[in-house]
Amino acid sequence: MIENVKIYPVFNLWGKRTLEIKVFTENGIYSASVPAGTSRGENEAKEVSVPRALKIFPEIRKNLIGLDEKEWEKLDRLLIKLDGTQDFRDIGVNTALAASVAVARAAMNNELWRLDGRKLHADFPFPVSNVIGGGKHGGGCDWQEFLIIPHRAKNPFQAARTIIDFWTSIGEELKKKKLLAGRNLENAWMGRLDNLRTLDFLSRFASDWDVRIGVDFAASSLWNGKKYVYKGMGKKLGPEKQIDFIKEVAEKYRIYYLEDPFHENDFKSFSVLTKELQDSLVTGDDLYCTNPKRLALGTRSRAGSGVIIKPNQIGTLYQTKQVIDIARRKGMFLIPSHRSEETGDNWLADLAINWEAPLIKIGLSDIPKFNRLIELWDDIANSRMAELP
Ligand code: 2PG
Ligand code: MG
Repeated sequence: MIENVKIYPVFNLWGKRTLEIKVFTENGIYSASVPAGTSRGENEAKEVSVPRALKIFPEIRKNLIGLDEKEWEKLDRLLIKLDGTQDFRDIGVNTALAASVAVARAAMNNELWRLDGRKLHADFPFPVSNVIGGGKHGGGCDWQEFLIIPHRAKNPFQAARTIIDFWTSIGEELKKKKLLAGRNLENAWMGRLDNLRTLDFLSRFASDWDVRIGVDFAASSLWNGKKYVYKGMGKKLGPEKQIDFIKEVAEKYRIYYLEDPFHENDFKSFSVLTKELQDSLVTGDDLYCTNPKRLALGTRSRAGSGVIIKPNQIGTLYQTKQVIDIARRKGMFLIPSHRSEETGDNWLADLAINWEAPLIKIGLSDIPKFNRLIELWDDIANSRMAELP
């Protein structure tokens, strides 16, 4: 039974204010904090300020005390009802999700990876990690993230090792060539090259490593309502030209993972590209915003073959599970993802295993999640790496 619930105003890894929620039961004390995004989709659930969260919290606390934490889904539905809006604008998705994860941890005695209790073995996801950055996260190019996937790693330790070594070496190479401008908020290197030169540099460098490459284009941040504006390359492309351009670079540089190559309402271009690039993973992040209605809509026209799962785009774990169920039914690959402003909490690692996701998007600012995967690999009997699409 939930005996008490507390909220704490704490700081995230970048020194910004955030909140942590703790649930006290007769079995133990369980806490959670949630990250925030910088390049947010317009359809994401809304956060409230920390002072607002502290102000409204007594009402949430009153409702949760005395309930059975094992019924975490029921508690999530209660949070949705308490908020009463479509997008958590009243109590805040930051408050709701922190409470939801803390309660789920209490329900599972911290073993969140077993959340629905039906695990006979655990498939471990391969990390997709941002090594060179740009766009809204900071960096020399318009595209937001240049990613690598250590697709031959035999376990999470090897996967993390490859990513850390790759990131270190490519950083040294950029420095040697006087192309390094610093590190951005995801700890990815900021280079002095435009999109195509970065891609060229990355793919040449990666040819000596066991990695596949990916790009998060975060194309909504380039879209001005009519065209995609490439400041670094001095050009503007209409929707049709953008499809051709993305297809051309994907084929030329053998990009395996493509996230948000089009703006967040262009389901049509996603469908076209998914058909054209059968061997790549075309993934929707801002397109879907982890929203069950948007996902149901997009899967009708097969707008993408993968979907990013960011629980704080939608709200509670109960709602996230609805999205997971739709994605599974429709054969979409799941890619649970961190946010650019993390708190150091590692719950996403457990959930990626629970959801049997083949990939997890975590990066150099996310070492606690790599560590949790390493730890669970050791703890869980019958661990194996997932099958990559
Ligand atoms: C993204 C994410 C994570 P943000 O666009 O995929 O890398 O960024 O958290 O800023 O939305
Ligand atoms: Mg993204």
